[in-house]
Amino acid sequence: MNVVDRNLGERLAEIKNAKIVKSFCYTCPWQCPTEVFVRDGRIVYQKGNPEAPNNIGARCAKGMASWHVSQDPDRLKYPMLRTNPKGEPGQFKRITWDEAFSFIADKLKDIAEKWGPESVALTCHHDPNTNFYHHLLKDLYGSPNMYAHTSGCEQDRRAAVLTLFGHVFPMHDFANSKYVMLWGMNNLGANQGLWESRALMDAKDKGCRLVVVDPNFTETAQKADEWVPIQPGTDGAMALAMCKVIIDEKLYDEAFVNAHCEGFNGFRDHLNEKGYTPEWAEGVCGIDAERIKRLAREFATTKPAMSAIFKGSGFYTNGHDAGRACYILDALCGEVDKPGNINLKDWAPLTAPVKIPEDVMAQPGKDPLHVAMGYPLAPDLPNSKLPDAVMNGDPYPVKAWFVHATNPVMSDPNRDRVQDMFKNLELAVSMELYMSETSLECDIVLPETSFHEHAEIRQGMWLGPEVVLCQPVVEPVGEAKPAYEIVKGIAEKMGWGEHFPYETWEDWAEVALSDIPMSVEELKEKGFWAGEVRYNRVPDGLPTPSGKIEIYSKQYEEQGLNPYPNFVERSVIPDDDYPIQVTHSKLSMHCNIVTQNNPYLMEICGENWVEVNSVDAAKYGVRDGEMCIIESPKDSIEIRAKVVEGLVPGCISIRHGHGFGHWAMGATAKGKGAHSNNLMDTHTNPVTGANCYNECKVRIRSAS
Ligand SMILES: Nc1nc2c(c(=O)[nH]1)N[C@H]1C(S)=C(S)[C@@H](COP(=O)(O)OP(=O)(O)OC[C@H]3O[C@@H](n4cnc5c(=O)[nH]c(N)nc54)[C@H](O)[C@@H]3O)O[C@H]1N2
Ligand SMILES: Nc1nc2c(c(=O)[nH]1)N[C@H]1C(S)=C(S)[C@@H](COP(=O)(O)OP(=O)(O)OC[C@H]3O[C@@H](n4cnc5c(=O)[nH]c(N)nc54)[C@H](O)[C@@H]3O)O[C@H]1N2
Ligand code: SF4
Ligand SMILES: [Mo]
Repeated sequence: MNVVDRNLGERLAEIKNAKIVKSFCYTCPWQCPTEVFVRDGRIVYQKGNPEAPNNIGARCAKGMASWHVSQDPDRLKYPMLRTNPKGEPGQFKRITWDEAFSFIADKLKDIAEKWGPESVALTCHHDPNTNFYHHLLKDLYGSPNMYAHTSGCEQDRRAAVLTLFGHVFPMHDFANSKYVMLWGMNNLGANQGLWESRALMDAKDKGCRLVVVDPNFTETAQKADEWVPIQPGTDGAMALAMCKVIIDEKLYDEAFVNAHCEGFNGFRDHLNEKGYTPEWAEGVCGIDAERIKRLAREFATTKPAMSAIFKGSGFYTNGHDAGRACYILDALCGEVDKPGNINLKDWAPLTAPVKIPEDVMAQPGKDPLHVAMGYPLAPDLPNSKLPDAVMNGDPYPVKAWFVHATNPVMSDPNRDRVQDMFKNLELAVSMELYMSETSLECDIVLPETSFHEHAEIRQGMWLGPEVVLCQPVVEPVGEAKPAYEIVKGIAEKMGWGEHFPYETWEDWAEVALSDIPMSVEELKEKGFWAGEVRYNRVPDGLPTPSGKIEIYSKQYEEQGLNPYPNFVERSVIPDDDYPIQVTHSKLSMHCNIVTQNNPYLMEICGENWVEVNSVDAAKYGVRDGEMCIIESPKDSIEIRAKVVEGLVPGCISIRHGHGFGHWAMGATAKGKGAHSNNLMDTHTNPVTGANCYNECKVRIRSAS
């Protein structure tokens, strides 16, 4: 890999004389505030911003190597228009931005006339500058269907924390905790916020006990005091049994529960009626009853404590109730929003960067898709249902899809169906860094700038309210444009140019910061604004319908759903033909399918793999370091095997970063590793609409 620069002496000299710009990294969603070292128009180094509370100077390989994206010769450079029919791999010709804006504006007008603006949807992952698209497509055009990618990620958790606490994304106050129980969260591997991982390790040094519940002996489990090797898809059973022990043995915080929780008595009766005892749970989750009791007692009697999930216990059809049960443990013990607990953080008072006057604001004529699809409690679009809307008009036709910094062909389950959907769209627009697998299915592909080439202002991922800024440190690649310029260009062609009056990014940044006690210039100097960390918001009343923590949820009852969490088996169970359960986990040296064209990271970690327990490996003839075949009822892949001891037998762990099987993206990424997402069929969480990536049974064998 000759792109990798090995001349360390020269590099250090460059770093020494470089200009330092405060910014943030968005290689992964944790957006660490950074210092970017720039010399002669090139980025020569990047590290964490030591002053920012949510980075404190920390570095990770992905962030440090991220400058490569601003110099990657494989990046998209020009707007590209499809020249061949849909259904074939896309062929494209270069067009001008003016042609691209006219093409999209004309199509949008036509679609509004024929199908109504509701038939246009947008999903995004990597880029909250997406709010500029929202102003255009929602506020002015009139589509209610502006969505993110949460159903492909932590939708089950998000729905759980919204129901229980009325909070969209609680953070973790590890630093003050004495007992941390993580259910399928691998902070140290899928580094979720470097500062959180550091806080967790510091807390451990001060005597905090760390318990990791995970079928896999992950990087975090390896640092834990106790690893609980649970059977996949069964966290709900174990957490409900722990709740029962805590209630039966009167270990809960009675005063807290009486004052701040809705439905405690009903929940107690529910646990009794269903018989959610530790002995029952043992038969389901494989953890012995005595151990469940001990963990329950420890959790309830060590203070402060925290039980937290992210998305590991999701990804199953029963994942949402599992998540609720894990957080009810916090509620029962009064361990919510105090120091050392999950933290219901305050958000910074950011203002929308564009003001659309009330009298021109469009009124959508239909319910947003998630409501029309029958998932009113879903925090985001159940995107596994989108093909039904596109291909069958169910619940109503979707004719255009704007795909912003997300690659559903690679990232969603059941790739075949996602690709089929694209053939049926009248307009598919991809806003990307690369000609991604999804871009290849689109009509038009717009090259966007990366976070090193444009400005963004976001909520920081920290305990207190925080604003973080990334600013253009180098020139855009080719003719790539930031979202705010692309939207302005389309809006001008639609006759709405006046609503996007900014000339420079600082113009809209000033609007965004209206209520933040920091000017744009100061923010450029410092890179972040941070407010006070607060605790104890529960007694003030929470933004739930009752103002309390809702162990019982009336909203669920009204939707015909169980108002208390239940345990129901997941929908796909291994059998004689397909005896192995699939699970997924991330690669520590890559982020999702974003970094696989980075030669530095590829040199460290050049392909993904599957972890197989040694018992299963012996049984099925799979050898360490060699290729194996994984077959599901739907498809098969060839992937390298890592034989391990620390994994529950009967399940495999496929390291995501399946982007290694990229057939598009760039020369470095192409063809490396395996793409696992066509192994699974479409399964959707019945409440939250989350994608269920682990609802998949397979058989494995050696490839040789
Ligand atoms: N290095 C790196 N960092 C990343 C990312 C990356 O790709 N690489 N991605 C970013 C993104 S988008 C996200 S969402 C986060 C993800 O952060 P995490 O969710 O912490 O990371 P994963 O590796 O996906 O962890 C999922 C864990 O769930 C476990 N698991 C599977 N099934 C079950 C189950 O039934 N019960 C329990 N208890 N555990 C189960 C898996 O074994 C795995 O260890 O990381 C972010 N940060
Ligand atoms: N099998 C399996 N599938 C999974 C997972 C798993 O563990 N296993 N994890 C799931 C999870 S947690 C998530 S979050 C999803 C993520 O899946 P996606 O929503 O697809 O998001 P990413 O993989 O983060 O990035 C997708 C695209 O964003 C582009 N991109 C990156 N930065 C920028 C930018 O600044 N601007 C623009 N316009 N584009 C950019 C990249 O080139 C890439 O093609 O995948 C899910 N899919
Ligand atoms: S943790 Fe994520 S955001 Fe932070 S430096 Fe690493 S890749 Fe960038
Ligand atoms: Mo994610």
